[in-house]
Amino acid sequence: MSTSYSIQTTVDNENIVAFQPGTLAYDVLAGLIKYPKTLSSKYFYDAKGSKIFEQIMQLPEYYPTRCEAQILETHKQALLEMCRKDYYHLVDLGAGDAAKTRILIDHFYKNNLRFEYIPVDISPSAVQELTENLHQAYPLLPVRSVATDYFTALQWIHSQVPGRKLVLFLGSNIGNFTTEECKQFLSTIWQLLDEDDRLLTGFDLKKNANVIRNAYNDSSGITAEFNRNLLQRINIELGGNFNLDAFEFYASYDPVSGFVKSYMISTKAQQVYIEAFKRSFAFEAWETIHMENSRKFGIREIEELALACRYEVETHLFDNQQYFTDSIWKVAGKNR
Ligand code: AVJ
Repeated sequence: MSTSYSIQTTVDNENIVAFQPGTLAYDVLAGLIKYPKTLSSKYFYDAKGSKIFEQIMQLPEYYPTRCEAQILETHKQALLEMCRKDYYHLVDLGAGDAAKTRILIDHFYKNNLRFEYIPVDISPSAVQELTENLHQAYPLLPVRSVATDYFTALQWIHSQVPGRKLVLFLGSNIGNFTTEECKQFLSTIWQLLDEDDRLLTGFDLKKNANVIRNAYNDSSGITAEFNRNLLQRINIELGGNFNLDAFEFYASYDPVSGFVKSYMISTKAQQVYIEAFKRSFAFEAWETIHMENSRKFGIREIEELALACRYEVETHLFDNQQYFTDSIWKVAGKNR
């Protein structure tokens, strides 16, 4: 998964600037020299972006958060009983402010379940805040927080945290991946878990296409601001001069593939200079930057994914509209 080459860009024939893969600088450069251009949604979540995402979760149009909260509320007792069978390490990938996970934490804690909580998030500020809040609310709960990307975190957990694990991958974060990335990610988790460990993944389901479209084209423009914030982040952290008013947000939904794709579109021909690379990037009028995938799934697609990545599907937990599922898979076939 981690490749060890680096992009080199020649400037003035003599300055060669090299960056490490998986850093903001490397990925921004790699994305902006491509055609069509891309940026990675994993960089949405600086302190400001994490705050904007918390606003998105409050939007009337953005149903996934409420659906998943309802699922966890409805099924928290069943999940408690599942975790009673062992001492569980509850690993929360992309914990954020853990608004939803707290439904489980609260229920488990009040029922005296012995467990450890391990939140993982790429945003150090989010992890920091969460850990403090949890210590306040649940003084006896062991919390070990990890502020890094999923892959590094999982490797750390694999080597440092023996014992039964329930890995939570909530909120349809899996929707950000292409099918290939999805399989790679799920297979990596399979490799880093033990037989009978569990993975609970939130999948946003295919549904009325307009409901989906509206969730990413909210009337208050918060989602546009969320995307625009990455251009702002590049301005701040890499010394860019993106004119934020000269890019507009657009999100499409294809009901066949289930992919919502989000773009920032240059409304005119323009140059964007980025100091970190000591060079400009040319945009044609109406040239796109792909910002994010937010994939929606059919149940059959979910089950095919599980099978392809050697999991056994235990159950799909639904909200009452069947808009969303938290799908519980068991790691299987390790001892074969
Ligand atoms: C956090 C990746 C699940 O794709 O629905 C919300 C992010 N983007 N609105 C999603 C997001 C635009 C969200 N995920």
